[in-house]
Order: sequence, then C-alpha cells, then structure tokens
Amino acid sequence: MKSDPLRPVDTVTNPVIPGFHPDPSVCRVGDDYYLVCSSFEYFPGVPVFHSRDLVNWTQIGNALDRPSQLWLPRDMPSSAGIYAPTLRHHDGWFWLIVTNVGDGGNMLFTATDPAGPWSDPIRLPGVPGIDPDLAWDEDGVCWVTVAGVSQLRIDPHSGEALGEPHRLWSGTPGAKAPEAPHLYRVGDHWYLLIAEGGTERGHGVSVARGPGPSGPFEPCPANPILTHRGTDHPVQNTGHADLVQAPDGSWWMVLLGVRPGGGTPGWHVLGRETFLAPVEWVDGWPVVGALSPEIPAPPWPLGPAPLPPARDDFDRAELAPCWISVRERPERLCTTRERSGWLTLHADGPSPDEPGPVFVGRRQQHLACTVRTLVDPAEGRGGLAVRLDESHHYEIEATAAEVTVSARIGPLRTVVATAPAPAGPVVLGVEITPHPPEGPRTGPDLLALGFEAPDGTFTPLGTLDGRYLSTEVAGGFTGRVIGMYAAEGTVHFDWFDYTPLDG
Ligand code: 6LW
Repeated sequence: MKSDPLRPVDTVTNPVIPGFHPDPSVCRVGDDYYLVCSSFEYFPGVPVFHSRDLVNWTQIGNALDRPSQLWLPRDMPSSAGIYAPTLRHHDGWFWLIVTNVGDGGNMLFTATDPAGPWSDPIRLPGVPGIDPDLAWDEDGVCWVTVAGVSQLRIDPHSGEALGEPHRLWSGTPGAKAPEAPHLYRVGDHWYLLIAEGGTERGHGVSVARGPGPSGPFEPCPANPILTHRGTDHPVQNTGHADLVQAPDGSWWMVLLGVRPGGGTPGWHVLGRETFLAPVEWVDGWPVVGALSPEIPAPPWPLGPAPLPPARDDFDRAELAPCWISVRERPERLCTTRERSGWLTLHADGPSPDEPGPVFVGRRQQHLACTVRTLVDPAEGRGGLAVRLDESHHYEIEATAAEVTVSARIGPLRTVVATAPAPAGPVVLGVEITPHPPEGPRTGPDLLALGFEAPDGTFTPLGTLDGRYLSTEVAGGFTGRVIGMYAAEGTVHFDWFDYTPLDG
C-alpha cells in the first residue's frame, strides 16, 4: 500500500512505478517531477509520468505517439526499438534524447508540456551508441554522453555534431558494460553517474567526478555506490540510475530493479521496475540509502496514490495512455469509434505470433492480479493474452464456437484445452497468483486462464507455470503485458478489468 495523504507515513513502498518501466530518467521543474522510461517495441513509446512527491506517479502520456516520431518496422524483434531515454528541462523547454535501436539511432525531441505534444525528431547522425545523456554547461554548451562512456558536443537545435566523440571513462576496471551515463553539476564538481556490470544480476551504479563536463574524471573510491550483486536482497539487478534534487535540497535516485519470485534462481515477470532511494552527500560523493521494499518516507507531505487504471469501458475516442500495442496501431486496425463503447481490433496477420498491430495491452504491474474482458468473437478469432514477447505468451481465445487456452514457449506451441463457447459475447479471464511454496524449484506464479459461464462463475480451462513468461527464460528488456488481440477477422471488446491482488 503506498502512502495515504490522510495519515502521516514514515515509510513508502518500492517500486514507485511497478511493472515494465525500465531505465527511468527524472527531472524537476519547481515542485513538479517528470519521469520517462524505455518502451522498446511498443507503440506509443516513452511513457511520461508526473509526481509532486517522488513517490506517487501518474502517467500523463507517451512522448512518442505518432509514426513521424516513432517508426517500429514490423520485422523489428522484441526488445529492439526505444532504449534508455534522458529527460531534461533547459531554457524553458523539456528535452528528450533517446535511441531507436533498429530505426534511426539517436534523436532529440522537445516540448513545452511533457504531457505532449512532443516535436518531431531532431536526428543526431553524429551521435553513436545508446543511452544518450543531455547536459548544458555554464557556457551553454550542450554535451551528449553515451554508453561506453563517450561524449561529444552538439547543436541541440539542428542536431549537428560539433566535433568527434571522445572517450570519457570506461567505468570500474573489470566491470562490463559501462552505460546509462548522466552528468550533473553539484557544487564545485561535475559528476558522471553510470551503470555497469550488465542489466542482470551483476548490475550496479558507479560515479566519478571532475572539474568540468568533459572531465578528467576521478572514480569514487566507494564504487559501486549501489549494487545488490551477490546478495539475497529481494530487489535485484539494481542499476541504470538518475539523480534529482528536491526543493528542500535533499537528493534522490530513481533506478531500475527487479523482484524475482519462486525458488532459486528466481524469475522476474514484471520486467525492470522503477525504484526510489534517498541519497546523501558525504565528502563530496553521493551515498545511496538502503533500497528495500520499504524506504523512509521523504520529509514532505505525500499526495494521493494514483489508482491503477482498473476498468476501461472504451467509451472515449482515444485510448488511455497505459494502452500499448506491438509495433504500430493505425486507426484502421484498432479503434473505439467503430462500435460505440467497444474496442475493435481488425486482425492484420494470421496469428498473434506474426508481427502486426493485433495486440493492445497494459503492463502487468502486480505480482498477483485478476483480469477479465468481455469479447464478441462473432466476426473473428481473438481473446486475452499474457505476453512477454512474440515467442513467450499464454492466451485464452474465443471463436463463436469454442474457447481455447494455448501457450507459446520459445519454439513450442501447444493447445492446452478447449471447451464449447457460451453463446454470444463471452467474459475471458486470467487469474495470476504466487506459486504455492512447494519446494526449491517452484516458479514465481501460476496463471489460470478461463472464461465465465452465463451465471458469472469463472471456469479455469488451463493453469500454466509463470516461469516461462519471465525474463530469465525469455531474455530481453521488457516485462509482461496483458491485453486483447485479434488473430483473424474482427474482434470487439466491451471492457477490460484489471484488479490487483497485492499492494
Ligand atoms: C539500456 C542499458 C540497460 O540501454 O539496458 O539496464 C538497456 N541498462 O542502459 C536496455 O534497457
């Protein structure tokens, strides 16, 4: 349970943004904080969040919400697309720098309102690599720093590179993948914060400081300033951090982490989530406070906890910002304007495995939850899917004649069970619950997929082990997305209900 503004709190719960929200970048303007995350193969891309207390976040949009900003080719593999953004505010504008891996590389976007609209891309052909950071020095020079860690100056209005990239720092000797660089001017020093060790269990955060934005940089003697590698901490893979100073002068870190469930080695299914940790400055170096599911509450009043988008009746012309599709979502294939109060999906491929805009879902944000949707399959074939990527998903699907539970795990596809379909529109559902502790090799959760009989009772048709929809099995950088799909013809969805069963 997150903080309640009606009662004083002394701890708050992490993750502050649960579910597949990796590579967070945060900035503050006055009393308002804004945060963005990676989104990979999903459209719209780069979710944008707002908070006034760093604890309670509300999604206010997606920065890349039209094809001229975000082109995701249909053959783009999962976990390609939109990597690690950086969000900054400078000269009265919001600036977003991000990499589209697979189409276009690094690019800049601007906005006066982070809720949008954002500009079309300013392309950065001279900026190599991924994880671009954006910083301006006292003379107004704009520096882009990328994984590796390298740096160059650019003209942020034209995107022109002003010189060649030069190596800044390679991180801690022996640690792999120095990435996620961010530059900050704090007091007399410039600080370069990086992630290193790789985004899996070896992940960590390190820092160096120097006299200017291009160094030379001296590594912190206490590096890594944050890691959970080699521990049994319930939050693992901690890294890819960004720092922000609160109006009261205190410093805070947002970062990614995962919550593995089940026996050893543990499987995380929600992707890399956004966590919050306090930061103190000691002898001119940042020291990160304990990162755990409960952290000391910030010393300021906390706002209301935003309600998760529980039920959507699709009664608006535009879909809410939490809804994402695989690769693209043209109106001709996905609309709430065709049948009033329904979401209509027109299949554009022979099956959910094929690339194509046949899927619309929302991130699974809770380790236990119940999902229901009312589907009218009279004109086609479709249903409810729990998707990690195009090769790892479970679904319950309806036609006018029958209901089918099937599973795709890597190269394996199987029909788990079928049953005659109730007449007319049918309520399909999935119930996700922690796997009962039956021994050291249990998975993280169980997924019961089924449908409701006319009297409303839920009939599980197939119960599947959730470890096969985890990142440890499937790989990649995303997390589960639960949604609706059309595999053939036209399928209408009247409503979608997501009910968390844990805090
Ligand atoms: C991102 C890199 C990382 O570019 O994973 O966790 C990559 N860190 O910084 C994709 O999220």
